[in-house]
Amino acid sequence: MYTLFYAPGAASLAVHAALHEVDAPHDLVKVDLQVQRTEDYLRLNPQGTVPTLVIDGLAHRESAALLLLLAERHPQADLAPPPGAPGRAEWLQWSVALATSLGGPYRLWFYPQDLGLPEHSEQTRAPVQRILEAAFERIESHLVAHGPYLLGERFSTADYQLCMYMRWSRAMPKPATEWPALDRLARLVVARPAWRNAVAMEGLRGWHLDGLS
Ligand SMILES: N[C@@H](CCC(=O)N[C@@H](CS)C(=O)NCC(=O)O)C(=O)O
Repeated sequence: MYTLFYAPGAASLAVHAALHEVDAPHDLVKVDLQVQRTEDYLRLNPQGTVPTLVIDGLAHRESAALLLLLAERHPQADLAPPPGAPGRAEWLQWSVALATSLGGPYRLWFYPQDLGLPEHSEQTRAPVQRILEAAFERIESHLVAHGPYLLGERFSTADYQLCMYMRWSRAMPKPATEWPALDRLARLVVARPAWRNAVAMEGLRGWHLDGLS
């Protein structure tokens, strides 16, 4: 049995979609990002972030790791190439690369306090924007050559991770959907019933349900 601590549209979204994808019974606990650093929640997740996924009474965190874990625990859902199969190394590589090249910079974009700043100025925002856009540019080049998914014809949890990060760019100066191959991948991913279930249950509207713009 799984319990997912989530916030609508946050880093929990890809994990939530994967739970639907593997068809696992799960409880959802909505976390208020403004007041989540309670003693009880910090006991589950010392960083006070979402997602936290409790599996059989044990709490785990980090969205990328949780996606790897779900793919491993539910091989029948075919969310990743099995160990030793072609594509396995690329899947691991993308899962980690997305978490570092997009997940890390997004923290700085959305949480200037991580940089010790009360809020961003143009001077502090611009370099983070450049880092994120450069990461999307690199992924676009890969998809143009090897898409439509990160692993070619094969959908994997890494595509959920990427789609979640793309969604976060929707109000940025250059949304990720402006790169054509990224846009194509996102359209394929958001059409999946599991993604649609997750966004509907989280009460999200717009980008993911009614078209991408
Ligand atoms: N690397 C973590 C990042 C988690 C994270 O930063 N989550 C954000 C929401 S997207 C959060 O909980 N923010 C609230 C806070 O840091 O106070 C992951 O991917 O799980």
